[in-house]
Amino acid sequence: MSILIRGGTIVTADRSYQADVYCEEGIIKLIGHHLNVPCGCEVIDAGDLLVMPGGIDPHTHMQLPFMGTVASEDFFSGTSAGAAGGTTSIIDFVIPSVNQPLMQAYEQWMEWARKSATDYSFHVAITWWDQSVSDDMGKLVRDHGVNSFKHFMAYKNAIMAEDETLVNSFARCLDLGAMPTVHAENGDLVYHLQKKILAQGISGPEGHPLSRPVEVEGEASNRAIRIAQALNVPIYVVHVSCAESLQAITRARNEGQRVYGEVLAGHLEIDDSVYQHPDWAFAAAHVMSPPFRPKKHQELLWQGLQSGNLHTTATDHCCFCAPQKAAGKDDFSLIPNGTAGIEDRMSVIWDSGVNSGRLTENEFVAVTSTNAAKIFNIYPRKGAITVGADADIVIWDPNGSRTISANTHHQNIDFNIFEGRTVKGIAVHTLSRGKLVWTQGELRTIKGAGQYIKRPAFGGNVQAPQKMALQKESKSVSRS
Ligand code: URQ
Ligand code: ZN
Ligand code: ZN
Repeated sequence: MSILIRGGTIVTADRSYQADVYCEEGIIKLIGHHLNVPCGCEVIDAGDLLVMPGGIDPHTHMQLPFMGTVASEDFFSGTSAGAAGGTTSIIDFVIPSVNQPLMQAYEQWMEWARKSATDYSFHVAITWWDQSVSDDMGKLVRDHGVNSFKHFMAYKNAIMAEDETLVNSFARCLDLGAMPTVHAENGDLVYHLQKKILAQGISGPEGHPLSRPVEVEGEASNRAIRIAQALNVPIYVVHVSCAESLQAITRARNEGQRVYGEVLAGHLEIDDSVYQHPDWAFAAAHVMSPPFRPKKHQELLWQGLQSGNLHTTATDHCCFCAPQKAAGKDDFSLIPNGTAGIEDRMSVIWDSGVNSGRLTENEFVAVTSTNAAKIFNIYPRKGAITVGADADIVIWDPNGSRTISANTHHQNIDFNIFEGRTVKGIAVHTLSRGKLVWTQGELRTIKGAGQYIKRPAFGGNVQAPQKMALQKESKSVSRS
């Protein structure tokens, strides 16, 4: 299968320039002018269009079992919806139940993900701790291409990691050359505030943001960052939603600490007025954690991206339809947490970021693709337009527009948090490893065509235990 993308403008995180791109067997083979390509290869005329690295969404939860139900989007429908919006890779999450062996959970999620239409990878959550967890982390890094481990500091009595687990796991990440990541909310505070607000008789979705004020996130972000600093390990903070969390990251980075921040398209664009909506289902559809914040936080988050203190954009795509959300009809703390976004992230970030002048087109590529590839160690295989890279490419029309709606989106959910918004900047063609998966409004995804992406450790001591023992012996010999 070979394809020539002709006449476009290549836009990478570094620069923009006119050149043709030839892809063969899923890889970018040639970039330049007047390319000598086999006759009969498929040709896409990209005149007036931009040729960019396919989007990488580093935060999704396809078909996640959570809060007594299962997210309605599965790996095939979710990666297909991503392709329709220009996203060609996801990093999803293996979330073991407490006391469930990590390897068992990993095998389960790998089975679920086999149906993916585009490429996928996994962060693995650390929801409990003993030696077997530490051992399995080693196996996952050494043998399965996992280089990031997630810690939910929220969701008490479920998947919440206490400080002791954070300390043990972060230290193990350093040993292994893996990146610890955190959902930074103080789960004990949330639990206390939920009970307090319910006792006051507030049971509707308006109670959700009241139980998770910005202090809850700011404290947890700072605590996780300080633990990482004390252990000398990098850290990646997911879905930074407020100034307090961004300030913790900015302070640490200004002191030279290696901290990365992720922001969701939703948190950049939507404020907490949604929770005051008179329609219960509308307000409940926006229940996710951290919650949407007061208006002032959105501009501060955009400044975080512009200043380089936030590095990636994601969606936390975790879909629950109205009947599922209704589980919390009489108690907001029982509303399954999550919203969608994988299909609209790229257009929303382009429309609010590039069209507004906040971001250049090159910075757009950085925050929607390249930075995630670099942080999670799959660059330049992913997140690049360069010879040898996977041919994950989005051909972008900066002048094209579409109106976002649950009535037309490809996401398997009955609601869209960007409903009715007209965005300028859309994916016209999307290629996943050189195959067209989206073209001029038509999905061409194939169930199971996606491949698992292994992500190498970051220069850690990832060696088989016996080898490390040998090294210790040899050191003792040499020392004598
Ligand atoms: O917390 C998360 O990231 C998962 C459980 C999705 N739900 C959410 O509200 N963000
Ligand atoms: Zn989270
Ligand atoms: Zn999440």
